[in-house]
Amino acid sequence: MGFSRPERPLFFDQFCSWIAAGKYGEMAWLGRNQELRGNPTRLLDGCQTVISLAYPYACRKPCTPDGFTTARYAEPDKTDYHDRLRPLAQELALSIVSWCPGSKTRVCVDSAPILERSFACASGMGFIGKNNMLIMPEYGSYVFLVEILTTAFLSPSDNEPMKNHCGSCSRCVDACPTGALDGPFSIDASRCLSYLTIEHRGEVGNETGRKMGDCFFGCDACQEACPFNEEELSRDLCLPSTADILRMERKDFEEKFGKTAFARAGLEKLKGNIRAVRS
Ligand code: B12
Ligand code: SF4
Ligand code: SF4
Repeated sequence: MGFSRPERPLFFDQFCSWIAAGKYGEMAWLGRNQELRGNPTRLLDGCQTVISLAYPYACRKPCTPDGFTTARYAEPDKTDYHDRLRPLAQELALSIVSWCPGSKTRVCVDSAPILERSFACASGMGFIGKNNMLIMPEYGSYVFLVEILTTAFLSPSDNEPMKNHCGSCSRCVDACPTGALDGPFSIDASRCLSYLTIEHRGEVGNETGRKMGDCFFGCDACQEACPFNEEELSRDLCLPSTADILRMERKDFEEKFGKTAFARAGLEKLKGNIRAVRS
């Protein structure tokens, strides 16, 4: 957990240049509400503190019996993290209101126009690596970020932004299979496998499929390469085989994965990813 003030976010100019350079693929919504992104008090009137929270996800890679995998954050045997973390943060927000009667709060879990990594970095919780991830030096980057905005003035003991710790390392840039990390701290989202296998509406082609290795949903390559993440060799056999997923009807998918992170992509997209990765 870390605290920062609701000021113009660190790296806001870089964010604006990134939008101007059109590196967001089809995620045009990222370019909207620029004024809100630049000023979190517009998200909660009278906001005085941004509380950043990091919540860890499993380091073991979800795996099918036939040897295919997904990104770790997907945790396909659990409810989607947005739906799981919001009630937890809301509970905490209620405690803040009981400590500071009359205060107002707003919880953001990937849901509001706020630069989550920037505020986490400003709070001193971690630094932004060349792979764009918020990295906590003692823990690594396999964490979700959540914010509680509050009108209460919570005084942090140590809220200096954390310095970057990458040094001369560039393992993540070298490991990116598509060149989406087109330089340190710079990502062309339209080439990122996470974007192509989840957000992008079109089918993933065979050429991209070959770059996906064995992973058919999301991508962890730039985090696996990072020395701040512990190497996790064991896999979590929590998925049905890719053949079983390819045979699934909408009803089976809804039953098994309807509340998980896979729901964002949907069954047809998932099947297309699997066809590409098996090609
Ligand atoms: C859009 C989005 C994506 C897009 C674009 C990715 C991107 N890097 O922008 C896609 C679909 C590709 C994606 C992929 C992933 N995402 Co995503 N994504 C988001 C979302 C909704 C917005 C991010 C955004 O504004 N991007 C625009 C860029 C420019 O901003 P930024 O990512 O904050 O990057 C900052 C740095 O680049 C920095 N910066 C720029 N120049 C410089 C220069 C220097 C010197 C420094 C130090 C910093 C710096 O300033 C930027 C502005 O804050 C956030 C949630 C949120 N509201 O923040 C989640 C979020 C960033 N994603 C998350 C995750 C987990 C992922 C994946 C790991 C999922 C996966 N395994 O497949 C991958 C990782 C890909 C990667 N290397 O970034 C987590 C990250 C947690 C963490 N530890 O950092 C977030 C915070 C969601 C959450 N609430 O937990 N994502
Ligand atoms: S998530 Fe994968 S494709 Fe995207 S930047 Fe990282 S390594 Fe490259
Ligand atoms: S792999 Fe190296 S350069 Fe990339 S984020 Fe990790 S420490 Fe930084």
